Amino acid sequence: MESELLKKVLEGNIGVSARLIRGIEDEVDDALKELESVYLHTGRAYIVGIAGAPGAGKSTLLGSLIGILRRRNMKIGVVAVDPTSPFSGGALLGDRVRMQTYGTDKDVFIRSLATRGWKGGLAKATVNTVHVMDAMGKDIIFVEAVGSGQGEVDIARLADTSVIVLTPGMGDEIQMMKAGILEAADVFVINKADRDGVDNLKAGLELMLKMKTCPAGEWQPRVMLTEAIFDTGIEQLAEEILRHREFLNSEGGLARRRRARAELELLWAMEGLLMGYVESMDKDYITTLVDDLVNRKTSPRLAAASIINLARGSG
Ligand SMILES: Nc1nc2c(ncn2[C@@H]2O[C@H](COP(=O)(O)OP(=O)(O)OP(=O)(O)O)[C@@H](O)[C@H]2O)c(=O)[nH]1
Ligand SMILES: [Mg+2]
Repeated sequence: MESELLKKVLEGNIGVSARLIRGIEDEVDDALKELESVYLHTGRAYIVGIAGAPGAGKSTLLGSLIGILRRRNMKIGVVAVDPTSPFSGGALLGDRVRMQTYGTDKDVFIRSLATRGWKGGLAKATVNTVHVMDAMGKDIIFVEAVGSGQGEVDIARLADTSVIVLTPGMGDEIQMMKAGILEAADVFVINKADRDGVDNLKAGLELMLKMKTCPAGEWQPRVMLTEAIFDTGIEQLAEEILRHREFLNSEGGLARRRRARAELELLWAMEGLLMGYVESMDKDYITTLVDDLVNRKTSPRLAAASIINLARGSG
């Protein structure tokens, strides 16, 4: 039977959905339990990751992208992942101001997630928030993530289409390449194209993309130029994202990506359940196991196996 809460979420109720997301973020048991039934109503929304260095213009871009997609009557969700790093202090407030145009549009739902306090990892909180928005009936859900390293790769694994935003003259391009971004992105954006250095960056990026072996029939990422503050190039960016969606749909890539994501979530859930079990265990038992390890009476693997055996018994 559907719970009252689930019914409200499926109707797209903003207050109830926002509370559920907060519960998930705080890892409240009840919220995580509700999520189990919410999940069964997901899989319809299209997920787009927008990643890039702090200040690259991700939120500004999103602001104009949302405008274009709203004109096509698409319902939009945005998860802004705030790493609460010292480099992007105030990002949250800024994002709110930039996206406030949509404050009265009930079909645009924007949440910010803070990394603080989430033991299970930000990626998990993000994916669970996406599930809630999906169940709410959003057509496209954007995940905005700041990062200049592994972070984008994680987000890319969660997204159907992964967009990386670069800017000229920031010197972070090469770092991004090193971090495997070239492999992870489906669409490259050079934002702030009103600034010097665009041509160099574009040429460099396109060269690297060309050198990457790309078998026939595979998606060839393109480099898009935008000036988010002037709304320039945004139509083309929206088209490119939708073109990638078409591509994935037509050659089976979407099903493959989603299957990989389901598998990842299964692993996360197992990890979460097991860690939850360990936390609920008698602390003395763990202390004894650690003593035994220190005294070389057992090995880490054997000790872990004994915990798993106990968990199995309790299941
Ligand atoms: N010159 C120029 N400035 C831009 C452009 N797009 C965004 N900006 C400015 O760049 C700054 C950062 O923009 P945001 O949209 O907050 O960037 P962000 O990537 O979301 O930033 P964080 O969320 O803090 O990582 C703002 O002052 C924008 O006005 C552009 O195309 N050209
Ligand atoms: Mg932002």
